[in-house]
Amino acid sequence: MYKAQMLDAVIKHLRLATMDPAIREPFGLVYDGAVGINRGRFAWVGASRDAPPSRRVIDGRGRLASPALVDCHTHLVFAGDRAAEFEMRRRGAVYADIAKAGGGILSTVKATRSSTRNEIIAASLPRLRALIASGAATVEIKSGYGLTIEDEMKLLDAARELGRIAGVRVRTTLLGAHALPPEYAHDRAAYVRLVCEQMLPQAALRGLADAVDAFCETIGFTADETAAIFNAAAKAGLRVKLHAEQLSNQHGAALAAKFHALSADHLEHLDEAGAAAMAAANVVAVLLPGAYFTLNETTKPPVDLLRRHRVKIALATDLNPGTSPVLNAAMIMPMAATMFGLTAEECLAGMTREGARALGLDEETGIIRPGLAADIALWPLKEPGELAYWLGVAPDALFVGGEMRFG
Ligand code: DI6
Ligand code: FE
Repeated sequence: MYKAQMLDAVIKHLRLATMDPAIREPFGLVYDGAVGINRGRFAWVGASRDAPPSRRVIDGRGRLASPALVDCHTHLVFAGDRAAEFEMRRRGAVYADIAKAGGGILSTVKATRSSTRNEIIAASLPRLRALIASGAATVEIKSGYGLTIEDEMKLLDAARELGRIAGVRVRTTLLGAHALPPEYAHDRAAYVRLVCEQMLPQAALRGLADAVDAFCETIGFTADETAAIFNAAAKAGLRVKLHAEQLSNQHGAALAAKFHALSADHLEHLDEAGAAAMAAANVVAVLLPGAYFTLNETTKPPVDLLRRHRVKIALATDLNPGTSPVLNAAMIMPMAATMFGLTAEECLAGMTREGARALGLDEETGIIRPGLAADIALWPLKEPGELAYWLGVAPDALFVGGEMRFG
């Protein structure tokens, strides 16, 4: 008999942290909950006893389930590593000084330029797999270690291919304005023109970038240079994001707001005007505890200010070889709880719903709700608050678009 209502799969007996604000419980919690999956999407969410018929029934055995994690800020594609520089910093060198001396980002640029697309993919795949093992089904990947047209396209293309190989959702961001490449050391304007007039339009034309980012900082690009890049992005029809107020206050957050950015990221040195501007333009604040930790920073992002202005807060790994060698997305939650004082619910929202919003994917993933992609993680835990407590817990099953990646 033809059964139109028969779902592909139902997972029952979950402690279901939906993160759906429409469910008026902390974490959008459904006790003894179930999800129905059809054609890769959640088709039904509710109590186990009400679950509709399905071709396949999976017993969640009372485990905690959450939306699969969203890592909305990574620099995952690069070659080499910077372990030696890390050691130098422990002996007293400062990140900005290492960068000025041609180390830092530029040493990774050198290694990345001399690697082929396939070598980059081979070097980066274990990093992506590590993020997936920690619960991520959606990962944003920035370019930014090529800094020529060809090398930036190579990185974006490698990022897209990594998503296909690993079977997760990858969003790519062109970060041509990550650092001034050495060959332009005496002509900043020419490099910014190259990014605006050639690199960015090419990435857009070839469909390689979903968004555009810049590093607005004393050791990066000025607010004026950033504005030029944002104008070029608007012309190419791409949304923007910004590394803003990480090491100093360059008023990047307000600039990002002016250009209706998806997010402003880092924000340790954000001021009240910046927070207000972000709130007015619905710019998500992406906080990056891994970089704060690795750089041994002492100025925390102003979480109370963000709360007061009702700015949505996302969290991410910032996975990169210099300032955040973090290979675990779940671990970001306890780090944000302890170092930034976020509540457990803010932590989980930051790694799911708000991370998706920071990528413009809030209608696609980050919440367990009918209609959205069936991206769900099952954890060997009981309560959602434990996700902001255990350092290094891994899910024992992960579904991406209704397909089991492991479990
Ligand atoms: N801010 C960061 O923390 C990373 N990039 C950026 O704009 C650092 C990247 C690196 O040091 O390789
Ligand atoms: Fe970053």
